[in-house]
Amino acid sequence: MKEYLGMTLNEFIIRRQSDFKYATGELSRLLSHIGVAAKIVNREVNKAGLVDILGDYGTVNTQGEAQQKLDVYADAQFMQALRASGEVCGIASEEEDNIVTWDNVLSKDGKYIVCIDPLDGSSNIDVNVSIGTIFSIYRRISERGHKAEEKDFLQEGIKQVAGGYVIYGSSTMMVYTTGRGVNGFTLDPSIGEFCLSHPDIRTPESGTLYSVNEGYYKRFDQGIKDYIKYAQEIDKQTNRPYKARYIGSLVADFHRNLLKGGIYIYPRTESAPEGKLRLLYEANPLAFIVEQAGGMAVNGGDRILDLKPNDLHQRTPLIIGSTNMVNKVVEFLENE
Ligand code: P6P
Repeated sequence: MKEYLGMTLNEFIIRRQSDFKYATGELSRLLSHIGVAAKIVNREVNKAGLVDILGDYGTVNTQGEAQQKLDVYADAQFMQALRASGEVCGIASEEEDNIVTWDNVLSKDGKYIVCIDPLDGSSNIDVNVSIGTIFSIYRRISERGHKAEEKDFLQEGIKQVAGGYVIYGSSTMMVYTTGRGVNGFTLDPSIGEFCLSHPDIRTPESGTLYSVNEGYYKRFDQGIKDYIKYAQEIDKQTNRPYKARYIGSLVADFHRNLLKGGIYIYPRTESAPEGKLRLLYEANPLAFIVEQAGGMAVNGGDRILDLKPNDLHQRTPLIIGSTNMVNKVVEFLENE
């Protein structure tokens, strides 16, 4: 893949489409539209401090969380781009209570549905911490020529045709997989294009970074507490103690751990028995990416990608990252 270094996202998508003769171009077009929306959102994120786009929008989303103005802006941009692609028959978004469909013929004939968190970590917007967009693409299972139905969105994560994220950080990157490896594209502001900068990303089997909100330590199951203490033990042979790195922005924590090796844990607690993160548009796309990069993602005992969703906004505990580290957490949970 190194021969493609520097290639723009669109050039790469087209090249990869030709590499796989069965590809018909719809997914390529859809991914390109997501890239355009990401560039538009990036423009606003990068100047958020300068224009009246910070702070609360005055409404709450389906989770009862105050919607930040940029959340609502990002949701609108991705909705518009996905509709314009003509390949999408419906969207499930963190910012929308129900699935979004459109009445026009082109959309009703769309082959794909998209689950999206338009701007995750948005509580960090006002303090200039990296935030992200997370998306997941499936083939519809309902009949084409009609609006998307909820069953299109309640498919197991293993049926994703693409999963990806955009991180709006020190640089803006789009990282995605279509099941043939993971590739990262960095936005080159001088040409306004995402260019291939991280071909064929592989995550280390082991790492020395662990990401968990230790402020909730007392609420965790014993197995999670035991793992945190294990991570803090002094043991040169296994490179412990690990380093605690928790930004409070899932995409930022996940991206760092993906590249360097590490684990992100948002477990169940007594007060949140299903955890905090959402299955459809947070856990599943990141689980698809991490597995394609050689890592692992579970809810504690089960593989995230095998979970059968029963609600658009259902939550799931998430333990994701380097395989040896995820297996160690599972071991502690099984022996608690
Ligand atoms: P806590 C942001 O709200 C988010 O969904 C993720 O981006 C982040 O990792 C997590 O919640 C932080 O949650 O409870 O530790 O503040």
